[in-house]
Amino acid sequence: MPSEHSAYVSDTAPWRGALRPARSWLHSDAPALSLNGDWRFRLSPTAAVAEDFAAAGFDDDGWEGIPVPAHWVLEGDGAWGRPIYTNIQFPFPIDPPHVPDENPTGDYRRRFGLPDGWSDAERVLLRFDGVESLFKVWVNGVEIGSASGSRLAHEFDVTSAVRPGEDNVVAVRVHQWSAASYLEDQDQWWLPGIFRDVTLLARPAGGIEDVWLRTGYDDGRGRIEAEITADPSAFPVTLRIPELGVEQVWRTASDVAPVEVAAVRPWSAEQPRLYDATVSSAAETVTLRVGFRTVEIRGDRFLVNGRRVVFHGMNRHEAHPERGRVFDEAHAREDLARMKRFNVNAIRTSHYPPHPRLLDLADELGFWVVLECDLETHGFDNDGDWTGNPTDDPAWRAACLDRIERTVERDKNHPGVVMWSLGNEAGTGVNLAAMAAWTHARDPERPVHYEGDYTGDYTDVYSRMYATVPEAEQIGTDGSDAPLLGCTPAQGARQRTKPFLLCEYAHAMGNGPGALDQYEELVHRHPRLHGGFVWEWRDHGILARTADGTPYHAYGGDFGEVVHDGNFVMDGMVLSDDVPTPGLHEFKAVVQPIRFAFDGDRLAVTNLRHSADTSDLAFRWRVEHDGTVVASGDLEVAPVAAGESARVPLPAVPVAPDAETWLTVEAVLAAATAWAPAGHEVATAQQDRSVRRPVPAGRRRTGWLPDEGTFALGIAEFTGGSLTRLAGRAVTGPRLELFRAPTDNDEGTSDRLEGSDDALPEVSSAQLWRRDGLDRLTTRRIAVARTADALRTVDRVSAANSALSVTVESVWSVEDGELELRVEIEPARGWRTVWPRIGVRFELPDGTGPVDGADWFGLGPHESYPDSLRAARTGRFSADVGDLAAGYARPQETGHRSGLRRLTLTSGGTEVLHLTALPDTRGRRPGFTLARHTPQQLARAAHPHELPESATSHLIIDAAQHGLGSRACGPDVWPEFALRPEARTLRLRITGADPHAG
Ligand code: IPT
Repeated sequence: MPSEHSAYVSDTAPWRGALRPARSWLHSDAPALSLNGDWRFRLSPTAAVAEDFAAAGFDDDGWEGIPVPAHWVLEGDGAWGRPIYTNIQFPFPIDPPHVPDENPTGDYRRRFGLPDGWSDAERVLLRFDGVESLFKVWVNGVEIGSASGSRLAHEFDVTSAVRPGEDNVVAVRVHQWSAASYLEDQDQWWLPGIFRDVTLLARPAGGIEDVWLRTGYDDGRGRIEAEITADPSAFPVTLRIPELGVEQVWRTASDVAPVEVAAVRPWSAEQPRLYDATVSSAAETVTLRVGFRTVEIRGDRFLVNGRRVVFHGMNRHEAHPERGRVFDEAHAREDLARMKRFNVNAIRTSHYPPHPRLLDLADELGFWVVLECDLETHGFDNDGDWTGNPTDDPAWRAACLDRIERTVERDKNHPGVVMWSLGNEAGTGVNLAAMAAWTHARDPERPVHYEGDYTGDYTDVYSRMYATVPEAEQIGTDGSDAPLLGCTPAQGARQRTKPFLLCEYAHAMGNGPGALDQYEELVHRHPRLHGGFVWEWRDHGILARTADGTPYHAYGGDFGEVVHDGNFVMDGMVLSDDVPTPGLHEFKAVVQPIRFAFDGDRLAVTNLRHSADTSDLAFRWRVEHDGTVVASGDLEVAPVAAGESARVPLPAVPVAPDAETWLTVEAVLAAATAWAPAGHEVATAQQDRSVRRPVPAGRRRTGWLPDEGTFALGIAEFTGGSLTRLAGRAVTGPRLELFRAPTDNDEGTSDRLEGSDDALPEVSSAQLWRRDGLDRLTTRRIAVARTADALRTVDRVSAANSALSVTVESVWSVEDGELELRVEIEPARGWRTVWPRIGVRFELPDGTGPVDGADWFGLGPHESYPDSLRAARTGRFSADVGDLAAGYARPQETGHRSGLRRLTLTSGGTEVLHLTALPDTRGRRPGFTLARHTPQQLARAAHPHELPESATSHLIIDAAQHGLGSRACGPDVWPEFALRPEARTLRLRITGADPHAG
């Protein structure tokens, strides 16, 4: 039973007591005292603990120390509980507005001195920028109030409770669970505590309570409409923008009139021009950075400064591997700079307002921001039922309105914020409509977004998550009457009158997503489609250690949670340790703002930016013969305006008679920016200028005789028809490999691709592969035969309890001293599912030294798959075996390099073997994977540290790989990139290390 004083944990009212109205988070010269730092802390298992600790004289000597800001579950080495990860599920019974008696409750205390001179302050405020989930505050034993709204700011008036001098005590009680938890069911870790700054503010008499500088931009002219909230005694108030010569004095609040500025540069995500401004009264000066821009919806277009915006965005959570949602400004700045380097131009602050400084950074570096309110009630979505959903229940109206009000008020000054979002996955209901109405009234300029308003009853843009490519295309197509999710035809028609965006798409869990280019292509064909936001930017792994001290990034279940959602929290474009995934490289290439088209001896350069021309870029070209640069230079490209194309002459390209000739063009930053050095590649393209060369014909052999003995063919040695050594080094294989360690998308059961017969609801591709035994193939040798210079084996490959089989014929031959292996892979009839891969595997035991590196000519440098090939370019690359694999949080398929021509395996930098891959008769080239673990070993490990010690390198040459898709939460692999069982030929020429090689 909660005690009388703890009954408020199940109160839907958002706050009680001396809470001040929401206002902007301002940079002011009024005195402020940070209360961050060491606090005293005690954790209790329930909320029903006596409040005696709040008394000024309470003895907290027996308590421990905790830093503020922090989450208590990430401090104290587990003594204070552990993080819990759930996606949709509530980690407590669904019994709104009640929460269990088991309700971890953290009591915090600290002393502070009231600085000299603060006694003159008209008011003293105590501000909390983020406390999860409900907290109550006392100063010097006086109860001040309580509040919820974890990622929102709360300011309490503590004027009458503070006293001059050193002897002040603030006590805060924080409950992990409260009624508010039902509104905060975001897909993330539950991380209680005071996790953002705590600040004491002296508010001067005649100070500026709040200011809102609403800006507009039209054709070189700027406009500022100011709203000043201050006591009449604060006036006159002066707005100054020195750089623009603005000095505007307002005598009274009603005197505050719009300011027109004759010549300004606009703010955009591409050219984030900011002007330093101050707003001052005699008592206080507030500093802002003003950006001029006008947001507007015209018909089905979303425009800023009159030009259509295309969001190449990311959903950004606050996530740090050691600090959780505690803001680390240096880390966040570097993360945003990384976004810029990867051509990201927009952020949706999923699913709550970030630390307020993040928005300063976004204004400065340049991002279109969809600022989302802290609201999600997803756990009420029992198969779309939403019974008891707070967003449609009058008991929660005040809480919902309080949340949007705190969201909009806090961040309203930011030019980067171009849309407000009511929240995420909260069903639909009257409280959401009320939130939209409040926002429209308060800020008529910026549109209101909320995906759950399928029918468009109260929002200004049409938004969906994880729509398939065909669905998105239908939404963008004029005259289409294809039904829209949850809409009657009339509602669908209404939605088609609005700008459309994908607030989430391309679920980036594990290896993937595929098909980014298909989504991108739509945006350029259908102007109603305004792009979207990848789910999501970062993995939320929490740095943990195994019993023996091995560090790893933990996900759901790693902290012994009763209810959890596993590694669904590891779905970012950046790994927990800040390393960009191959998927992010793909994104960068797909959305590059400059596009190139080769046209004979000319190059068309198209600028797809919002408004910036190309004068910040330099253009270069280079020619490579089999990956070696033979010529390079600069391209003269006069500035191309946004939306325009220019054609420039290309240099004469020296074409090699006996090597591949590739022409590469690049747009790079001409000068350093705040986020990248000069020379940073923004966009690139390649053209194949090779002369056609015939594929060497297959080698014919006759006169086969059975032979099971031991013998050699050039550098290859065999026993019983099986390879034992190559160039003196132990090697076995080829062995048919149809399995890949299932990716998170292979394990996915989302069923969102119409027309794909594999997308059986609730059955993943990986389940089908395991059912068919692709991970446990066995071999029966049918025949071994040889001639003087060739060896042939025929194997029947199949799995236990399965009649399905594949016949593999391998022919080794030597001609002019050169060894060739030809493998014919022939599926018998009856295979029904897609296959993960069609390849052969070689084992290379470490012996005298491990095969630990690869040099190759083919596609690189990153891994690539059939539906994720845009970041791959043709060239020569090299990598250590460890760097060939991406460090996905859960081991899975990784490392496949497509389009292989030549591969050199190395050991400690010394060449070991050379392989030349011949294309098949249709010109298709294989890919390769070099790894220290087999697909089967990878598939058995839940974390990287669970992989066994390895004494072998594994080389897989794949004739083909299945695509990636994004079925972990979204569409399956597009049929064109799905690998159906089919006959394939592999041809490899193999030579030993060149004795003359350095
Ligand atoms: C969608 C959520 O909005 C997002 O927070 C995240 O959970 C994502 O899924 C999956 O990682 S909701 C889903 C039911 C489409």
